[in-house]
Amino acid sequence: MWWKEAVIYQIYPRSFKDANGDGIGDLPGVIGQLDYLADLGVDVLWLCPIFKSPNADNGYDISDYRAIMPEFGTMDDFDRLVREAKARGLRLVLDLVANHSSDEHPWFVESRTSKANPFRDYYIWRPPKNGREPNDWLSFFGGKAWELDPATGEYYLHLFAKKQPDLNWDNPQVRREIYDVMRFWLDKGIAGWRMDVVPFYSKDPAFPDYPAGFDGDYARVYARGPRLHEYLREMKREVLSRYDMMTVGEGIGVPAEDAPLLVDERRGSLSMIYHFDHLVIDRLKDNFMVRRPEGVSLVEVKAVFEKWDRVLGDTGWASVLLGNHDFPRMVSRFGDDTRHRAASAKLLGTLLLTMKGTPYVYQGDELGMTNVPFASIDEFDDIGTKSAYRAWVAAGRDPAPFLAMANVTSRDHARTPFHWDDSPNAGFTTGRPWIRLNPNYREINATAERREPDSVWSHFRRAIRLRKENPVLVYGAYKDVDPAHPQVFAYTRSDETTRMLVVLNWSSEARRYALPVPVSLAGLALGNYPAAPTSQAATGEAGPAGSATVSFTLRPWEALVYRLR
Ligand code: TEU
Ligand code: CA
Repeated sequence: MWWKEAVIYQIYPRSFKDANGDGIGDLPGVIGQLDYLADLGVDVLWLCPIFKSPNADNGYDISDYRAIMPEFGTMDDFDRLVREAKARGLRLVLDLVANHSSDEHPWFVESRTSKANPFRDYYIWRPPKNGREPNDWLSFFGGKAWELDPATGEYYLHLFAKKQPDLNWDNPQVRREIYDVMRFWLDKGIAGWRMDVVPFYSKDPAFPDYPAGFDGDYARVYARGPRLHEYLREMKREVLSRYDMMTVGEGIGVPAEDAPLLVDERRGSLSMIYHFDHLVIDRLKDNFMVRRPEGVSLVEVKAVFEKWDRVLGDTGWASVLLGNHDFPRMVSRFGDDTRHRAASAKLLGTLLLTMKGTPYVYQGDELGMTNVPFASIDEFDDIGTKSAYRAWVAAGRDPAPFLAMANVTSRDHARTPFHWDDSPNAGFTTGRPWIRLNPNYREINATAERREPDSVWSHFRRAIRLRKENPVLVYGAYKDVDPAHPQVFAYTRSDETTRMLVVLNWSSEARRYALPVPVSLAGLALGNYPAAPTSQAATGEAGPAGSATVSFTLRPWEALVYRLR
């Protein structure tokens, strides 16, 4: 299956490349960098929303599902992008934001005018309950999930911002509209959809309050709608089954045990979903901005990969990601972005590209881009960060610690412009960038890294090639051989003919490491240090069939991939 073998590259178009100097990335900018992407070796480009939008949430609030966002270009630019991508063997996946639209979408503009309007039922309207909101649900971007609309005296539901009213999927007309939109772009030649917050499509029409003893995990509640699978089966019949395409659902609120309902090939409707379990380990359940003091432990991360692999089994398929446009930079949260930035970014790239499941490379992670030192709250753009800040200050708290926290957790760390070169504005724009740059672009940029064989970029490229050349890294069984080790992540990938071993020193300390299972090394396939590893020679007693207990002397963040005999 092509989408199992593919490496997906996620583009945040606003910050990828600006071709016309207005400070905002655009489609011509993407077209101009297709050779860069083809050279890196990726196969599929997932573009975050490119549709017309007032940008309350940077395109996740669509006001016309069939129009290109004017800042990003024209329909001609889009058609050219499809052609130019195809000419390089690249497929395109677009972002379907269909749980909600913008409040500026004509459907909502109509819907709010009167209770009798034919579009009324496109959204979720409820009368006040005892003079208040219909239930106690909260919005991800602060405050209640219901907004009272004075025109008709009723509330509409918005799980995200007020400018993102939830569509009413129980209305068959809404579903038909969305399926039409999906076909419209598929007929233009795209290869699939990433589906924003897909588990939220269906809602319990009774709108009960949060359950007793609620733990603050809103997403878990919102993902429990009774008709989700019915709608996705219908979508599969009407759209998905008619194209050679992939879907990847944002699996928000879906615990691993429930994932097969969505992606198991015997009963699910989607190709894959992605989850955040390893990305939210260190966050408070009810507030993504707040990091718990103890941080992330490797043992917990390993347990997440093991669990998802186990529940998906042979009939489901995973997505592997270490960050996206909603999370801080991969190397800043899991690696060491000061002393061992390059080594740790390469280690994370090694994990991404040798784990079982389709890998998603987020733009800039292939350069080892880091979190940004934001100097004040005014430098942030993200609606999530800004609404959390308002709530913080409104509660009478000191703003200074909020800034420190946002410098660790804000979504904007992943949204600053891509570093193309060391010229002003990192070669992203000749104008004034819409959001500040990371000042480290003079050292960390694509031009410099492409020239340097030991760069993070070159390592990603080699790791992508390794995956392509070794089907065992795509389809082979995954086994964590040392789940309890606190600093080393060691796993094998194996099929009938081939076995590979991955050893990752997930720490800034050098260490001697003895693999707890006997193996016989056949050769190093990939490493992240320029010189050959110092003493990886097998030592110790011989085991069955010539295998032996092997010890490694691992340097900080060293990542090794071996072929086994
Ligand atoms: O994200 C879903 C979501 O709930 C996010 O708010 C996520 O929980 C948070 O960012 C974690 O830090 C999707 C999109 O990826 C996101 O960009 C949108 O803002 C959101 O949906 C609404 O469309
Ligand atoms: Ca532009």
